[in-house]
This record gives sequence, C-alpha cells and structure tokens, in this order.
Amino acid sequence: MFMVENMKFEVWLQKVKGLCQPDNVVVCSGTPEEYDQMWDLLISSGAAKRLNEKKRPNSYLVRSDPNDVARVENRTFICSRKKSDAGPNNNWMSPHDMKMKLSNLFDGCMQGRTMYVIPFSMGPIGSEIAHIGVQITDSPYVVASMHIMTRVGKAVSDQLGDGDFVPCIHSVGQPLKKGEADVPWPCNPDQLYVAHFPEERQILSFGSGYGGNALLGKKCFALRIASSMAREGGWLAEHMLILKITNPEGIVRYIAGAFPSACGKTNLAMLIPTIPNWKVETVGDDICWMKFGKDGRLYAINPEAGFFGVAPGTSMQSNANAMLSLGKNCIFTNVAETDDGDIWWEGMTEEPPEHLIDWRGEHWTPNSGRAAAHPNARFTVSAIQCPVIAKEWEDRAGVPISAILFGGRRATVVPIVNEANTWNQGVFFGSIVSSEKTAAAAGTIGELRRDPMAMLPFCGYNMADYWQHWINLGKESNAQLPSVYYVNWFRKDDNGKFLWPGFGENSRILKWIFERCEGNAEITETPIGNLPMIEGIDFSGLELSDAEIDQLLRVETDGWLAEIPMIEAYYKTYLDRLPAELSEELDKLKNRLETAKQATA
Ligand code: SAT
Ligand code: MN
Repeated sequence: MFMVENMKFEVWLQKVKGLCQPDNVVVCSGTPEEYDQMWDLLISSGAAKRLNEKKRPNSYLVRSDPNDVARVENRTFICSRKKSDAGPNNNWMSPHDMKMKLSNLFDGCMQGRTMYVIPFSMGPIGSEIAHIGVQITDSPYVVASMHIMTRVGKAVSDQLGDGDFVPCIHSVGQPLKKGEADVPWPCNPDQLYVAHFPEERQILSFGSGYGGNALLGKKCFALRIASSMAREGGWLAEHMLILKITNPEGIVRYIAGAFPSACGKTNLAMLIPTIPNWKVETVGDDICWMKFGKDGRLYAINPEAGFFGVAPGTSMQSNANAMLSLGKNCIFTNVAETDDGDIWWEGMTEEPPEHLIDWRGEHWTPNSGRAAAHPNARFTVSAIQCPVIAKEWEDRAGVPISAILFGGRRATVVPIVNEANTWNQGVFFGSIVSSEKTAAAAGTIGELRRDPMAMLPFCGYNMADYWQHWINLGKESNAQLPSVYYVNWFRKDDNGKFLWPGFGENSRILKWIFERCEGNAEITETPIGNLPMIEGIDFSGLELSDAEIDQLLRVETDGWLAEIPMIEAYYKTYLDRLPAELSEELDKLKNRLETAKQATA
C-alpha cells in the first residue's frame, strides 16, 4: 500500500475512517494485481462470475441486487445553501439537514468491511482541463469499475501533490456484524441518498452500488459538481460525446454533441460513415469538459477512461465498433449468460439463444415472456479497446471543438439539421431540447419532456443560471466559439415510419456540418435558423422521395408556432432567473414565424 502525501487528504481520511469504522483501509494503487484481487473477492462473495476464457478473456459477469439496477433521480440531491440555487431542475435539501441525515447513516456503516480509497483523475493526468477526485468506497465492484472508467493510482497522487481534490464518499450502506455472512450484492435501497454539495465540492452517496449512484467520478463529479466548478471557472462540463471527423482530403474537425438518453450517443460517437472516404473516430461517448485555449477556441477532453454503455440494443448492426470493443477485459452487469459461459442481451442477435440464465440468475427461454437482460444492463470497457478510438483521445491539451450538436427524439416539426445564426440562438436551441414522451401520432404534437442540453438530471445548479453561464461565454472578448446545430434523426412520416435511416447515414449530416465549418456549404436563412440547401446534402443511394427530403428539411411554420406557448410555459418555471437573452430569442422566433405565416396567407 502506498501513501498519499496531502494534508487535506490525511485529515479527511482519518475523519471518514473514524465515522465509518471499517475493519481495514486500503489506499488503491490502480495496479492489475489490485484489479484481480477485487475479482477474487467478487467471485467468492457470489456477485461475479468469470466468463468463458476462450470466448471472452479476462471478463466478468456481475448480477446486482434486483432492487439496485439504475441511477435513482428522486434520491439524488443538490445541497446548495439556498434552495433557489439548486433550481426547479433538482431535488434539494439544506447542507445541514443532509449532513445530519448522512452522518447518522454513515456512522459505523463499513463495519465488517474494507474501506478502499481511490485517488482518480478525470481526464488525462496532468492536463489543465482535468481534475482530481478521491473516492472512498466499501465496494470492490466500484474499485474494479473505477480502474476502467477513470485513471487510478500512484500517478494520480503524484500529480495531486498537496493540491486540491473533490472528496467523494460512498458506501453500499450495509455493515456486517461479527460473524454475519455477506450477501453477493450488498445495498440499502430504502436509505438511498446521492448528495452533492456544490459550494464545498463534495459528494456523499449511500445505499447503492450501481452505476451513476456509485461510480462517483461519472455523473456526480464530472457533471453535477464539475458543472458548478465550470460556472465559477468560465468553462463547460457537458453531457456530450466528442467525435473526430476526417474528410477525404485528410482535414480534421472535432464535434461535440449532447443528446438525452436513448438517442444513440454512443452509436454516433462510434459511427461508421456510409459516405466513401470519410472517417469518424471516437474521443468520448458521454462527457465532455471544455476550456478556452489561448486562441479563444474551446478545447475538449473526455474526462473518462472507459465506456459504461447500455448493453441491450447494441449489436454488430447498430454499433459494430462497440461490439468489437467488448472482446476481452470487460465487465458485464445484469446481462444474460449463455450455456457456454458467454453473454447475451436483447437485440444482440436476431434470434435469441434457446436457453439462457437471465440477469436475475434464473433459467430463461424465448418463451419466458420476460427480458433476459435488464433494460439498463451495462458493459464496462476501457476506451483503448475501441477500434476507432482517436489517437488524440488522451491529448492533454484537448481537441478544438468546431461544432456543437443538440438533439432530441422528435417525430414531428423539428428538421433533420438546423444551424444557429448566433451563439445566443445556439443556447436557445440547447435550452429547448426535448423528446416526445410517447411516439406522437403523425401530424400532432406529442407531450414533450424537456431535457435542456441533455443536462436535466445532471446540472448541479439552477438550470436558468446554467443557461446564463452559456450566454456569458459568448460575451468573452476573444472567444472563437463553435457553431451550434440542432439535429433530429427521429423524424417520422405521416404514417409513423422513420423518415431517416439514422446510424451510419448520419455521416451525411456530419459531412454538411463539416463543410459549413470549412466555409464550403450554402444555407437558406429561415425563421427557425439556417437550413441546408437540398443539394447541399448528399442523399445519393438513399431511398428517399423528393417529398420525404422536403419533409426532413422544411420549416413547419404552424408546428413551430404551436410550440411557442409550450416553450413559454416551460421558461416560466424558471421565474425571474431566466436569462433575458433567451426570452428575446423566443420573441424573435415568434415574430419571424408570424411574419412568415402572414406572407404565405
Ligand atoms: O448509471 S450512469 O449514470 O452512470 C449512466 C447513465 O445514466 O447514462
Ligand atoms: Mn450519459
């Protein structure tokens, strides 16, 4: 065991140890031996199983408790001093009340267990865009997962020196009395709290061992706490993929994109272009930190070191590069197990296997009438295993972002791509990102769930203040900001059929955006933004009629006019914190649409 020489660390560690009363304390080194030790523990406790070495070398299947399978948003809190600073987008409890509650829960919570202390870096070690955290946990599964998802160990504590870090305390919340036998997946869902203290930059999580509740570097630090750090520091911590795109002449651009869950972020980040001689490579699939470089451009890093992807639906058809990443050295959580000791999930193959052990450990056949893998089953894999990982993915300086995409899942109204005329219009686009709650009947507007910048569950402060922060970045004197695009892959025709094939074909839209960045594509200015000229997008080889292309690219004046009151109502929930610039954008949009309507009347 090695030492971390940092005063804040020493004092904090002693305090947490005294409170949690673990049997042992281990400061994690991040070595392969340590990783293997965690699996020995997880296998002997019954939580994990080693997969068939010939099929999936060095890989593990883990089954969680069926009551601990996902992030729990209603147990996630932002504990700012003032409630209004957390905003209507967050659950709030005062720091004092939350600490009272949690110090009772954490008191003795690691009895009978080992306390692991994990120094980790979000981002390449030594990058000026990166930040360091230390997570305390009593879960070996969390230690093993952090090895893959973040950079862990001695290099991190060397980098930390006597500097500052974000303290993260996690417990599964199930102490063991002397002689009491452990369960395979200890947790305490009835006492679950995921609490963030943005003013003191601290995270406390109790009761869950799963995903974003427990791997505190991810959503808790890299989004909720980091978004609040970014506001103070004049940078951005975003729920975005980062991709590298290279044209046939070898010119490179980097694009970041925010999409709510279930909109194919990982698929887009690993896309295989269908247009000849274009190349897309992956920098990140979930989180993007951007800081200004000396040249005024935004430079981005992927703060993570691995992918924690949703398994169901991932296949050689939907995302070959993800599948090819998963050949070895992986963790699979809550997927199904095949008779030959490998893994399976819904959508992986057209025909399901005849027999499986399902995610709960029960026998399963195609006639069982239930899913074999949990819908939120996950793969955990190091980013370096992705066959299209960009060579720049660990560049300390980050990659300069040329374009930002926002997108939701919209069957109606929203065209396939729309460029913002100004930065403020781009922020407006981000603020109104929405997905239909249910597939809307063609021609009607479904009930929308707003998910601004895809940050609704991840913004660590009042969303309206966050929009203001975005607006303010546009006022920086030497800022060379990326252009902003609203994209929608999910447009349907009047019969409810998807108009756009999606997946690799999205490269055609990326190509147009690339050409706009190069100054090589024309636009038409419209009331809603800058739309492509029809001949500007390569539709060749797609089975799209002229009418369908028109539907993908047209301005639906009436549809947009009908959205205005919905946006107004949504904005009202943020009261007087709403940036004046956004109400102006909304007013301008309304005026342009009304003028257009009168002109055609
Ligand atoms: O479980 S996580 O929060 O890490 C992943 C997700 O919600 O997308
Ligand atoms: Mn995500």
